[in-house]
Amino acid sequence: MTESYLRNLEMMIYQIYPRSFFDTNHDGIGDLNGVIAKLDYLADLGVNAIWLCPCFKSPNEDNGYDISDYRDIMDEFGTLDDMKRLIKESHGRGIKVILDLVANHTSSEHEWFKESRTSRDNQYSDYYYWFDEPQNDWKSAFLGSAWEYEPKRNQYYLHSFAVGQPDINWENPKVVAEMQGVVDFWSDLGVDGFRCDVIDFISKDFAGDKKYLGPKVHEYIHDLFGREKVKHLFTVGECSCKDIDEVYRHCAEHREELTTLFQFDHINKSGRENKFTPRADSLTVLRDILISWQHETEKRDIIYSLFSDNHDNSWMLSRIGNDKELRFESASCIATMLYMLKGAAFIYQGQEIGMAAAHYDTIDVFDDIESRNKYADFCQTMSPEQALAKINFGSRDNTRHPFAWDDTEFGGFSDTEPWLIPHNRYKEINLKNDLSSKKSVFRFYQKLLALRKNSKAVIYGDFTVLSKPEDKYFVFERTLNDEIIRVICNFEQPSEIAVPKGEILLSNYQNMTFDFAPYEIRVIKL
Ligand code: TEU
Ligand code: CA
Repeated sequence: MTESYLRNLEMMIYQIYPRSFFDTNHDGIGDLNGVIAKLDYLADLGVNAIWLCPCFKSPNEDNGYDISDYRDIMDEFGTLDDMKRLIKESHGRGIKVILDLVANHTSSEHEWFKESRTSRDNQYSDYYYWFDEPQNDWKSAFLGSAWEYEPKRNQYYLHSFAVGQPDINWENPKVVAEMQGVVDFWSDLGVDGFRCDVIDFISKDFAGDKKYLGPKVHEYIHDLFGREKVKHLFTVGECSCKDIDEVYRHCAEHREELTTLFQFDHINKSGRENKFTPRADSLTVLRDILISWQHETEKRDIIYSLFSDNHDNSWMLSRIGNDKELRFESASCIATMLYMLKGAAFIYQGQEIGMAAAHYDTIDVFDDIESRNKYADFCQTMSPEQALAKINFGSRDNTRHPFAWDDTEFGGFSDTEPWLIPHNRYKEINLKNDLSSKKSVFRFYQKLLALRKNSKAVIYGDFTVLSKPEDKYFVFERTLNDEIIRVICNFEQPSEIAVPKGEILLSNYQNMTFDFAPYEIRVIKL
């Protein structure tokens, strides 16, 4: 990797779900001015970039992942001038701005689709996938068929996600040019990069029955980001590739496709059979997957993405930690396991205050289209109580509740009823309470991020595992030249773990003994 590419290992990116971050105009919906108002908080935490979930014009059937105008800001979030000011204010604090590019589908409210659906011979008629008959039995990720009939054309269109999210046709060179124009528009406004929504879906293989990772996926991504004008951008793909060779084809520097990508093995396999079915688990699951990907990415000189949470999954802390009696200890343990490793690091809003799973007694308070569709589906084969238990466990709403800044009404997020019910534990878990606690998750994250930032060994160093697969803890070292950092993360049970001589840079227990307490961590400079 070249020097400039290597520097992506220093990225510490805070993912913001703007709708739920902070409301400044009393409508109960987070907005761009809310992000600007909290930039000092983010600088204080120690991040050097923000990733904003989609802010473009949208009818919000899928909370912004259904875009109706890629070059303007959705009404609820503010204006293009607000975004320009957000970019300027962020850059003024040394914080890069990464936007969420949804290049696989638009909203059905987009002008392209509104015209495309009217006839077979208009300027946008081939911007989407239209066929006389459904080409296969593909399903929408949100339930039901992925094919929707349009009487005006007497044809069906493909939607991998909601009916209101028609897939755009990348086989049409005009579509490629349109999306290149979108990337250039925001790059010209100073945006530093993109998180690329379901980017592997932009090439399909109908004959081969492949919904994603089609034959031209690398060509199309290179068309977007391999161009001289935008090669400098930081890009992270939300990808569906499971094997390392496909990851390599996306992320190797010479490929000029993506800087890095989100690999979901550790999310999909920790504490759950599937998204809506829990499984009693241990941190060993997370450890073993992280070890494997650290080795694989290091071997191939590509950048791994370090993340435990996002807006699509329930909190990892609740799935494989202890979010009740040992919430601080397990939150700090998971954070140390992740952010002492090598890669581009991502923190999802709320992680830094130890946010945990929510729980509600009625489906009526859930907003997410996936949750509401899945509840109806579950009720076909189980009782409403059993269906609601699955939704409580797996709903994407878990990580979309308004950020709890304090314990006042609506958690200091807004002075008006928020768009989504406040988290049922926000009176207990909020930033104000956290900062006044001796066990502050925020303060721990601050120290952890500062340690990471100031250690070349942690950012660039080699990774060596010292614990064994059968151990109920994780011990590894990061080394660069004569800097050796030993990281010890104990899991659920007390353990006897050898402690080397050295300076203790970080710990999450006051009184340290030779036995490691549950979830106790120590970072030691040898
Ligand atoms: O998610 C798509 C995705 O692959 C998974 O996150 C999963 O399919 C989804 O959460 C339903 O289970 C991306 C965005 O992150 C998500 O918020 C959008 O709903 C989706 O694409 C469609 O744009
Ligand atoms: Ca608002």
